[in-house]
Amino acid sequence: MNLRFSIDEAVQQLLPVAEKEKIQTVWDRHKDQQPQCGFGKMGVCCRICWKGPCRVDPFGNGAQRGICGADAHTIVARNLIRGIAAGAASHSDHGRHIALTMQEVGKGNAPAYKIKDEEKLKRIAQRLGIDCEGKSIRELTKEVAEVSLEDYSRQDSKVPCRWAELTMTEERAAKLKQWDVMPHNIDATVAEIMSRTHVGCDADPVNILLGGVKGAVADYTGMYISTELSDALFGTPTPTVTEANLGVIREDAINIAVHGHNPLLSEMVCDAAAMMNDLAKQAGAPGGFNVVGVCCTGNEVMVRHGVPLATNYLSQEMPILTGALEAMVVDVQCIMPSLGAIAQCFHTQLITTMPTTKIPGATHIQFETETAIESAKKILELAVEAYQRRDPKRVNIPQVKEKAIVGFSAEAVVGALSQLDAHDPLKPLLDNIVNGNIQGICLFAGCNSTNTLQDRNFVELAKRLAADNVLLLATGCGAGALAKHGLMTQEATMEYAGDGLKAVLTAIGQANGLNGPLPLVLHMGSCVDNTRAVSVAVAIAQKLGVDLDRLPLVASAPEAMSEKAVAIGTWAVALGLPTHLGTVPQVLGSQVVTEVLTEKIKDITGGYFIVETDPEEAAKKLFAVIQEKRAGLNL
Ligand code: NFS
Ligand code: SF4
Repeated sequence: MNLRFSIDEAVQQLLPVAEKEKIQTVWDRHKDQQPQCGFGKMGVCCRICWKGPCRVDPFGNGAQRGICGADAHTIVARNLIRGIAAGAASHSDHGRHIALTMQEVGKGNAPAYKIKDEEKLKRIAQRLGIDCEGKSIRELTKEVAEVSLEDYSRQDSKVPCRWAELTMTEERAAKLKQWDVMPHNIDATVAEIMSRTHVGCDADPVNILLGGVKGAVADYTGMYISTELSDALFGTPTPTVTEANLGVIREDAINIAVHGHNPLLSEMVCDAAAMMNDLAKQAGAPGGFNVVGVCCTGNEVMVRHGVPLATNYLSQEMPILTGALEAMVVDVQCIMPSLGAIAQCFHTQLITTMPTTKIPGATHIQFETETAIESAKKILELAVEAYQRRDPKRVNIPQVKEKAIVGFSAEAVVGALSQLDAHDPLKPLLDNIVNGNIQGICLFAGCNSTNTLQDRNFVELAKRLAADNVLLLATGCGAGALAKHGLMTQEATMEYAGDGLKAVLTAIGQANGLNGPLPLVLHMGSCVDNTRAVSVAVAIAQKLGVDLDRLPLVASAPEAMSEKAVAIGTWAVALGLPTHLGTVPQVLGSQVVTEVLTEKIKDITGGYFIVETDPEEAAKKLFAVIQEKRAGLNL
């Protein structure tokens, strides 16, 4: 078995198919890029103006400054925070799209959508300080959307973004304000990063990095909006049993993969597929339509509706290679441009839907809020058409899949705990942290990267930390990895959890009628849903009367690669979390930047980055941090 690329067995089964058909995959292209540029890897290449590109010799032999005089520290810091700006822009555009849709729902202009979780809408309204008295759901919907949109438009820089200020501990909000890294307006903060990094502006690396921290808190704000408003619109996730990995693609069905990030479209595809199932059967597919997920859109519909997950980021080309995928519908972010060419080697329809994400080789069906369900139906019709062209001889579905219990929103976690203590649901969790049954909590987030063996870091770290009685939460492609490898099952809890953790997960599971423990890793949702973990952490911190940096709580992005991951990692640090990266960030060309990120920022936020590419070592380091935090609380 070829273990050079991925530990995912389904991927390993399909790579020889790609080779035989002479189809290039992400791993072939990775190889073609070797050796990759050392200057770029260290972050010391600057292309910010056309006098460049300039690069600084990190070993001190060649040029030490770019043509304008920028040194390695300025260049590295600028490159880094431009990435944060892109990440923040992506997440907050997603949030804006949801908020604008919600505003239309409130006005009665978006017939395909409605508020599915009215209680959540009311809780959001209360949190935002909106008076609910005597208002209809329609009115509240509009008002919640408009107050949220103010976080994108406010011009008074002294008034913080509400979704940031009101969702963290008071001490944390005060600290971020004190350091002038609390945004007042998400868009303005992204624009500020772009302008301060223009040629000839901010040259002080520490000041630049603080601008990046502010951008990261803006990213957090946009993510929070995305998650919470999506819950009101589409329902708050509750635990559901489903499956993950390519074996969820079915030979007897018309298979449609939803891929990207925004649930606005994928929700419609799920609804339309249920409505139009007969069409698929009439077309000769006894199994009807089978919607499967990829990446974070996949996670969104997985945690809300139990839609099975086909795969995560790095293996997104594989569903097409099964020869049984009729359509891959994509919206925004993390969609490899290679999909266009690969889809053309098969009968698969690649369908783009957003004006800002078109891909050569794809069919574009523009998605509009007003006509959402019509677009979804058109997509299904294209899939039916494609099904007629499926070549049974080329069908090759790896029979690899794992059961996964998913859907642990903060509300679901509290709900499960309330079966142990209805009046004080957090108490059993806290008691078990205090008595050491649970040593601490680790949130797994982020991507896959070709710089690691796909999924390995997640799986290894999770197994080790679970054995050390660390409670595990996961989102994004990390959650995808852990689901594919069977770590979101009760069996995994029995096999890998340390005795203390096992006892707690079993007590909660039993109290909830599960006839066994909770799964080993709790799937909280997509990447934007990292804020769900924050809301649990904030509740714990408030109950203990301490700030977030005092908690035995760590984050890990062991295979990080995207600019969004840079933004998320940075806000995790801003909130006070020691945050592990299992891939090396492109900053090593500057000692100043490296030191600030891994040490000095601790004095400001309490959080910092831990870079460790070896999962075994990383587990040790994270556990040591957890012990340090416990000692700090006298535990
Ligand atoms: Ni997060 Fe999700 Fe996956 Fe990474 Fe991309 S899909 S938003 S960025 S790769 S976890
Ligand atoms: Fe070179 Fe300065 Fe232009 Fe960057 S901004 S490319 S360092 S001259």
